[in-house]
Amino acid sequence: MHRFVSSRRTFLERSAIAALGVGGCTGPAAMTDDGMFTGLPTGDTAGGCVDPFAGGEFLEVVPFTGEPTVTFGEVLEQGWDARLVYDLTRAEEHGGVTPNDLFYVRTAYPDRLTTSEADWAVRVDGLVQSEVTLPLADLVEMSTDQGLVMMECSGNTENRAFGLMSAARWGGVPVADVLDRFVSLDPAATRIDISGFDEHSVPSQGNHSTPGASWIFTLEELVEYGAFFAFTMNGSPLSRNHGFPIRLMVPRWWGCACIKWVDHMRLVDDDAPATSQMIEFARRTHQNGVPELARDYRAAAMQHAATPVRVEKWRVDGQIAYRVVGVVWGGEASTDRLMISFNGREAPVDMCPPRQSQNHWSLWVHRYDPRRLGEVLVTHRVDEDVPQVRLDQGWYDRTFEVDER
Ligand SMILES: Nc1nc2c(c(=O)[nH]1)N[C@H]1C(S)=C(S)[C@@H](COP(=O)(O)O)O[C@H]1N2
Ligand SMILES: [Mo]
Repeated sequence: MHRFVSSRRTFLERSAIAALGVGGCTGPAAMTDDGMFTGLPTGDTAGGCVDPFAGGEFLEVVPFTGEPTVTFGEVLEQGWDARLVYDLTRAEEHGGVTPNDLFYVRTAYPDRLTTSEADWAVRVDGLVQSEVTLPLADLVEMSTDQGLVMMECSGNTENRAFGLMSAARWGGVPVADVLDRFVSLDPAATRIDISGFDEHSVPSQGNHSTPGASWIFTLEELVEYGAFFAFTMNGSPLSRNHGFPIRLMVPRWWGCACIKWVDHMRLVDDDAPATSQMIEFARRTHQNGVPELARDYRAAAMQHAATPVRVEKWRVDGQIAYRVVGVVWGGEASTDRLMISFNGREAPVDMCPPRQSQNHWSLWVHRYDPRRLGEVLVTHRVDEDVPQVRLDQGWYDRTFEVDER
């Protein structure tokens, strides 16, 4: 009891943001609204949103051009190289929540992992007053709804149709609550290294992926972003490939920080060197070079991003129109100002219903009436004052062919 009280004070004292209170539109409590996507335009004015395709006739899906053919929905390759790609053209059909068996996979359940669920525990050591080993059951007992959170692999490109991203409703426990309840920090502890099992018998081809899965966070980051240990996705236990029996989720950060098969937490100080995982992903998380120390890494948070995921050809009132469905995600500031441009001709996207949470993505629909036939380049930007490094780089640009108008 004494340890509980004193460790809580220690953790909260250290966490300036916690002292101000967590909450606002990015906190988990704001995201428990199941009706998020029910207002997507389907009728005349579904959910108060005007459907520019009302009464029209769907003709066909128009493929994106210049992108490799991708196999969706099955795990290809093995170990660290294992990938399952989500078919984003189905995001609208899925209501913005990816079915568990279609949720993207990056790295399969390690074949060298033999610890049973009953024996699973998370060791806590480093700068602590006493080392503890937390049985999985004690953490699962604290599990509550953590809301809808999307995740994107930092290596998500057109090579996999941008399908290394998915979204689910997660159940779990905030890392801060676990520390608060079970761990007495040494006064020198400022950061935490969270790591997971990462041994596979088959090496990554071309050493594309380096062994070791761990990321170092400041205690403030854990609170600010609402990092949590997840045990369930969409109401079911995590699948083996998604980190069963316990994974880390860091809302708004790239997937590389969302460690799977978590078995160890180590409290460290500001001189801790970067982990091999942080080094491996430094470029992909847009760090300033490849810093040696963890403290020189920026939060690996996703800035504002958007991409079209599906283009359909329709006939509306005798006219050919293209129905462009897309997603918008990432970013810290809530902004509904998303611009779409077709070969440089720009228009605002009608974000209706408005985006509900920075932790989740939002789907939108845009009507495009082409002026001429031929290839169309689709690009996006949000408000100028909002960081959007990948939109600036054209990372999510896509093209399709207008063959009828
Ligand atoms: N132990 C472990 N955790 C890991 C990884 C890994 O290779 N090993 N890959 C990371 C990366 S790069 C991503 S994008 C996410 C993918 O999670 P998912 O497979 O559940 O989609 O897991 C992260 N956690
Ligand atoms: Mo990733």
